[in-house]
Amino acid sequence: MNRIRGQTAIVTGATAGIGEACARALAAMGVRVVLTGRRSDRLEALARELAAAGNGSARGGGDVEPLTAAFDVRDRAAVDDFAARLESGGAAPDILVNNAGLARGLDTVQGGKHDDWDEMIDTNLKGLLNMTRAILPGMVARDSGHVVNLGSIAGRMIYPKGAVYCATKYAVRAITEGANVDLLGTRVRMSSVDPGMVETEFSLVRFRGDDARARTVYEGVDPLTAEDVADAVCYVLNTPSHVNIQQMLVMPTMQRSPYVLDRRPADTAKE
Ligand code: NDP
Ligand code: 8X3
Repeated sequence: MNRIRGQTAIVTGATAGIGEACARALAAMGVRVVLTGRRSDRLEALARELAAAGNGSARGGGDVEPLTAAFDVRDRAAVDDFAARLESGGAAPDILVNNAGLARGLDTVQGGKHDDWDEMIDTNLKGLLNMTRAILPGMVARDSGHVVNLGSIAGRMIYPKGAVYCATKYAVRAITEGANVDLLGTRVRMSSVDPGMVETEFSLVRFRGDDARARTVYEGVDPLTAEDVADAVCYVLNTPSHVNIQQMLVMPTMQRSPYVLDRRPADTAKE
């Protein structure tokens, strides 16, 4: 059963990886997607593709093209302006997928770089809060809505040289738990989908374009794909309104924890 057809969903970080896959999966379910991220060329290309495929139908029937908005989730004024324009334009969101995020570097706490820390904390934590603060009041006023945050296994277990990235994801878990308490008495739900290793542009961004180093992260393992995570997000969103999946941990079969990974020679990793 499709319970979300005709709804409107904002997806942050829809220009790549998990966010892009979520946008595609939601549009395929007849959800009108609002694609956001900083790279406007990618947003426009995805919107054209989804519109051409006839995805993104509005409440009540006819096809409605995806909307796009290019902004940085760290820019609170831009986020507030986006939310206000969406509401006044008659596209009040039913769903917010807080996906935009990144890691920068792998460093010890004693050797870490302040700029990397700022970027991770400002994006993964404060950016998610900016979006949530802008969108959640409308959901509460309408007594309806669902926010899905992209957490991580890194929000449950620390790994070496990952303390600050992990801290941002522990914080996402705290916000999901805290908001759920604060939302008691409303029909608004908040969930976090927490993946293990997913092959996307994540490691390329973490290692600032060092493709060879990024590829070694996924060598010899069979990681999750962005589509696997999008499936989980859609499952969570498509539950009946009295069901609230507050947390969902999704791991590749070959990764049982950040430390316990069945890495094999590349040609034997996949069945
Ligand atoms: P990608 O690098 O493939 O995609 C990240 C997305 O976030 C891009 O669309 C990027 O868009 C957007 N983004 C980054 N910074 C900003 C910003 N300041 N403002 C707006 N958008 C921004 O990575 P993933 O798809 O893998 O990551 C998505 C989420 O999933 C992240 O929160 C990540 O922490 C989480 N995650 C990833 C895992 C993995 O192994 N890949 C595992 C667990 C969780 P643009 O650059 O155009 O702005
Ligand atoms: C991203 C996945 O590998 O850093 O959240 O734990 S990892």
